[in-house]
Amino acid sequence: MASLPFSIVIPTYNEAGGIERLLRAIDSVCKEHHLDVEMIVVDDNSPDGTGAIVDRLAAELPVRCIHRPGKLGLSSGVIEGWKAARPESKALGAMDGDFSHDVAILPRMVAALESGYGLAIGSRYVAGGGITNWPMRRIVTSRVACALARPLTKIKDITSGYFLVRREALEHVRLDPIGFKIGLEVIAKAHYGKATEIPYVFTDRVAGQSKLNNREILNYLKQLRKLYAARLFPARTA
Ligand SMILES: Nc1nc2c(ncn2[C@@H]2O[C@H](COP(=O)(O)OP(=O)(O)O)[C@@H](O)[C@H]2O)c(=O)[nH]1
Ligand SMILES: [Mg+2]
Repeated sequence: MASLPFSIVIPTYNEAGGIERLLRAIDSVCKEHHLDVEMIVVDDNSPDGTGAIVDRLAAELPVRCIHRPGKLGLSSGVIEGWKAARPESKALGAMDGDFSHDVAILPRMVAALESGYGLAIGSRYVAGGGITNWPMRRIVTSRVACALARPLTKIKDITSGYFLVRREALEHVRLDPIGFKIGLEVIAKAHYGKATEIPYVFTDRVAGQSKLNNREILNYLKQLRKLYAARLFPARTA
């Protein structure tokens, strides 16, 4: 049986140092496991030329690049990529462009959707998952970010940016493009039924720099405030 076609969106801003290696790694895992993938890079006119690298690779890999005029944010990039996904994709996903997310679990994520889960999340916080070489400050920030969202869901890696969701789960769902945490929007709002967390070990980037700054942390708090308001006062926020 042919595997479930999916589109995975990779938002990028200055990822020239690692994007080619990542796209080739996704391609080779998908070929090895006969996965039907479309990769969509949404690049915000990265000054380091990330977009041009992806355009060149489009001639040989199942990837295309959506070019936006300037830095418009991670979540809005993922949402824009999903809107452009080919019609045959039955699932949509997101992954960072810095190789922090382990491509080796993609076959398990696809298999989970094929077996009836609506959402498959790459997870650092279930047995078998973990984090290597992240500074303590980042580990604490991530744990606090997850703890703040804990009442919204049973999912452990609430702030994961690595997931696949069934396309129909997003129909008629209004996702807020604010900030960094598109996964949390999906977890809190999409109609995915059963979700599963698939462990992987997060590895910090070896090329380029993190774009998580204080403004994004503030955006996360605003996002949480909106999600809690929608839970507590659904009529007012509908
Ligand atoms: N298109 C786009 N991508 C972004 C933006 N901000 C971050 N990214 C990408 O989102 C992914 C995660 O960002 P990163 O800096 O690695 O965050 P961290 O892992 O939390 O430190 C990377 O692929 C970034 O290049 C943005 O404003 N626009
Ligand atoms: Mg990163």
